[in-house]
Amino acid sequence: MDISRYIKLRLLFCASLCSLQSFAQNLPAKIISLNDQWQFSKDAQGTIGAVSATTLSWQTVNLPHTWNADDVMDDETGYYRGAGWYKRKLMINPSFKDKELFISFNGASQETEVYINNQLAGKHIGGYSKFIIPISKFLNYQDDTIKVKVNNKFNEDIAPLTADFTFFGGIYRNVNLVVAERVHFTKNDHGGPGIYITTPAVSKEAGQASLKSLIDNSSSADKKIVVRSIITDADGIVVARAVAAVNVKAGAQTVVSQAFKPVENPTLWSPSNPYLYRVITTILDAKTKAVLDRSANPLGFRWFKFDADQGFFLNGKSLKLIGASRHQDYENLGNAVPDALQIRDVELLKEMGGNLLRVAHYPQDPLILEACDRLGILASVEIPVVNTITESKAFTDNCKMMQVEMIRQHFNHPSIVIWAYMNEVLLRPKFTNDKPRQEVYYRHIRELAQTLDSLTRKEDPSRYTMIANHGAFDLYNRVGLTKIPMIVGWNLYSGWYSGSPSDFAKFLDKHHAELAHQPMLVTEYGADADPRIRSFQPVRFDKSMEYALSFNQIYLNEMLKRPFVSGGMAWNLADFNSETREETMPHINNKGLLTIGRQPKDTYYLYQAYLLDRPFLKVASAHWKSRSGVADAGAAYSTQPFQAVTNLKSAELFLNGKSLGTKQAVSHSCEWQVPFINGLNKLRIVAGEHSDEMEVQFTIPSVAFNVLLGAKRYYTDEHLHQLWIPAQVYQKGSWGVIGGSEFKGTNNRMSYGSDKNILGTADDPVYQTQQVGIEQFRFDVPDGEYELTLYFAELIGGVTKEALAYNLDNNHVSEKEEQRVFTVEVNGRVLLDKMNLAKDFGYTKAVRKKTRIIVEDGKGISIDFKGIEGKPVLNAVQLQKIY
Ligand code: GCB
Repeated sequence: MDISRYIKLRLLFCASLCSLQSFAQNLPAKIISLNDQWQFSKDAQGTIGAVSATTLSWQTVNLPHTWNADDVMDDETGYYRGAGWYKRKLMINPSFKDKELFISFNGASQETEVYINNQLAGKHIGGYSKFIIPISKFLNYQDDTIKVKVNNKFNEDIAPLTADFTFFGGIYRNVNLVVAERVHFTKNDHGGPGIYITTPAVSKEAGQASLKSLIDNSSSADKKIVVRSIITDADGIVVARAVAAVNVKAGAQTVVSQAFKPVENPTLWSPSNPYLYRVITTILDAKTKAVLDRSANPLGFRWFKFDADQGFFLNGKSLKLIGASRHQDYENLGNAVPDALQIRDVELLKEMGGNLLRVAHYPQDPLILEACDRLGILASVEIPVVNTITESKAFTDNCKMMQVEMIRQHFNHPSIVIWAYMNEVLLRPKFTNDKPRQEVYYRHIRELAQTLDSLTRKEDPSRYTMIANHGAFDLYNRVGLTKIPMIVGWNLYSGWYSGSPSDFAKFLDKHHAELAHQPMLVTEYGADADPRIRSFQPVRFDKSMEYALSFNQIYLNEMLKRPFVSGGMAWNLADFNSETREETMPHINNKGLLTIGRQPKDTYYLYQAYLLDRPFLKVASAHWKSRSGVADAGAAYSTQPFQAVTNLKSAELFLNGKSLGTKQAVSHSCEWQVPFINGLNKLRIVAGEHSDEMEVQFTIPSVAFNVLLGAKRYYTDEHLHQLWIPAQVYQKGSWGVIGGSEFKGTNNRMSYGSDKNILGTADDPVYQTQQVGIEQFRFDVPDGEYELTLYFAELIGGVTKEALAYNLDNNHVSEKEEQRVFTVEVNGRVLLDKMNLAKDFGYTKAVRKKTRIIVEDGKGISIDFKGIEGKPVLNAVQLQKIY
């Protein structure tokens, strides 16, 4: 079995175990996992009733499952957006005949129809919330089957319409069978638990909690019940009780409200002490005292406010909120992520020192907010209204439904402080050529915002509302979106998509000056960092770790300086899939502080240095264990920078036991120039009793070279373990390029190279830079036998794709296609005759040409480029001495 498949199966196995474990809280309603043994097909046509097993190719899958895990990563544009069918046997125990049965889906994307024994039992719209379908009336208790049709095709009435993330399809969260007594907490309240806890008054001295339960009686007789609620502390000791005797009418819902006596001197919930009480509510048969239903919910005593001048306060104390946003997908798994990995994300945020999670851009698995409650992470949750809206009643109704589902389903989490409902909704303004019509569109957006805001305040007056805007300050103001929510969120990318990082501070001050009464949060900021790319001359859009590190330092410094900035959420906790993206790692947005497989990047350690309370000292590039670089002039070593991140004042670096000096930390980092020698370099940083160390294998190329042309970046090919370094200009006795200049693509955010997806390779950065008009490349290497590989890609021309939408200025200039025909000779012999990259291979195609050469008489290797039409190019070159 191939290893990735093995890992996937292991993860699925763990996922079913984990989901079984989380059932206890809702006893005695039985919850039985339905995650395993589904049959899945996407070839089926027609209605579900007509779908027969014989006409389809069914495949056995376990949940969580998506059908897009692989096709979002291939070179073909787009991914399957259509229907998928799932079916399995239900095996319902006949003893459940007198019970009320439901199937609860934690999430399926995005339109779902559920059929029990081929009869439609229920439908759901929206890919990110839980829904519960009553099934009792369709069951025969013998050979029951369930079929589920899920569809992730574009639907203009369902948000999100466009966004910088992938709309994976499938039943991608846990599914359970719920077996309830006839009298139970409702399962019919927008996926909510049917119990809603509020804390109307909390102080250090007393915490008051109240409770509203919705109780359904689906039997044909009225019933007398007792609703008994207790609050237990973290040790399970009962600290408050409330009892209500109620008569629940047959076939009806009864609302029971209970108020507890205040808990004296409650232990307050906070990031540093996420102390949780629990509210356990039991429905008892008044006569027999039999337990009919029970539900346990978390309770945290805390109070908070956002202030336009002073920022955020928790339990009366000022608290700067710094954290990250999270998308829900994972390397190779799409959005079908096992429980353990979801929980780990919140743990990673906590270990980073973060105290805030933006659950973006849609509600996520309930496990996430449970983990926030437990670990002390404050949270903001939002529905997926991103970039644009549809001006239809159906779209508005669906948004309202999503907002209500989100609020009810997650209402009881003490970690939540914000409900949000729009992200950068003026990013893609429709009707740009028809201004009056555009004003009507803007009015509809404003009305939608107002509707969702009012709805939210009514559903939950205890939390704040928020909209996240992109950097078009004046437009959002003019349209009115900065006045509707209680908090204005800004997604700011100065120094990435436009401008320079120093514009960030100006923007913050503009908000404070012009919207003096509106509390604010920096809901996004970030720079892509491809973990394989490094540069010692970092520039925006080079995707280097070094640029991202200094970008984050600037942003953190500016936010920390300003009390009126309540906080900031780095975009993003981890790299995530965005199928339409190209750039150095196609289909992945690399703004994560962690990789998509959750490996910490240098930036993650930087956040630890800024945020952790305990002393922290760490090599920033802890994962850059193999480096390469050219020797300094006349020396046997190669000097390169080396950084540590710390919250201590200074640190000393030792290289192979020898001190390279002590450096003061500036913006939580210390930097040294390290003379790396060929082979093993032992680095140790020390600050008082704290230290960290790493070993770097360094290669100074002499007879084996991997050289990128037209680049100022270093690239590590993790699969072939090859280290690519930027080219140098040829000097006698060495190696390098003669003639030409570096390629600059049409994306004016980049100072060199192209951002196009190079087809047929995963090593896009090897092909994305290029020397244009090259005359010669020379290696003055000793005599011997060599393997030489030349790398090419035609970077100009090909299908014009839509420019990336984010934080748009018009960043692409139009391309002029070039005819390029050239000949390549190696040591005077023609290797490639009249090559036309575009015609012979296609645009943006990875082309590799390999040959063997015998070098004699100390002549070295000359690779000559002769233009016949247009300018010759070379993207990368590789040389390996064989003998
Ligand atoms: C944004 C969007 C987010 C994108 C991000 C980016 O402003 O809200 O969805 O992923 O920018 O990386 O461009």
